[in-house]
Amino acid sequence: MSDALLILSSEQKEFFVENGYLHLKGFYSAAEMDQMRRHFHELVCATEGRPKNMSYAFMESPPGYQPDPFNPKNVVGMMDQTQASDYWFDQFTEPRIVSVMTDLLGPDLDFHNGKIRNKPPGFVCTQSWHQDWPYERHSRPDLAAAITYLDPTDFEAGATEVLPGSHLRGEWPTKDKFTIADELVPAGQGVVAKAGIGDVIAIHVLVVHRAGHNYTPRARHAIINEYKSAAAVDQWNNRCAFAGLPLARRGKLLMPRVHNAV
Ligand SMILES: O=C(O)CCC(=O)C(=O)O
Repeated sequence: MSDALLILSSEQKEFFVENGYLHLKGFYSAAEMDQMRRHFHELVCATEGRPKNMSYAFMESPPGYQPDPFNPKNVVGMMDQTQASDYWFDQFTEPRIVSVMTDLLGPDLDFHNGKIRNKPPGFVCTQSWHQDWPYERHSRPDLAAAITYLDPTDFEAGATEVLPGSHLRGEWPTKDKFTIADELVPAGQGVVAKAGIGDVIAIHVLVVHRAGHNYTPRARHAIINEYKSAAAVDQWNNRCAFAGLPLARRGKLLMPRVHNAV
């Protein structure tokens, strides 16, 4: 087995190890994002007749806001978009993102789960600072999420905020099993990750982070796929689609492309 990285530079890997996140700007091309947005639009508009395991959450527009025509039903969240079509299967098994996660988490990589988190106009995030770990315990904390941004997502528009290096302190105390009190997070040390369309941010399962609010009239959309090392054994009873699907072994990618394969 070689320690050579598949796609990341050693500086990128080092940044992730030290900070617990990695912002990959312009990871997907404009053409790829056009296609992704087309499929995404279909996903949030055609909400009926989907596999039973897929679920949608809708948000009521707060006073003064209206749904964005791109997401007219105000879909705020989904689980298991990975089951929607061959395109969505290929989206989480995409060779470059699997290579990133293999570089970050090790040569034996599995899928964990896939979800959508949107911030419709007027969205207020009630989740606050948290680690993903209490939501998805494993035998070891070798998991990371890849957040793919479908829109420019800045402060005031629901940007993700991370606390660099917070993963190095292990599990943080919480108020209610999940939420970390604001007082525990040193003021001014959070990094608001201003994301562009097609950016991906990888976030370690122990990094303290939160989603922002969206005060703008335009919805922000993101796909969050999570990956884990094969050695991390599920302890929370993961029933999500494709949970544990092997994606790489000994640094070799396993998945074929499915969409448009025939
Ligand atoms: O939506 C975001 O910006 C962050 C997502 C998040 O905090 C989470 O899913 O745990």
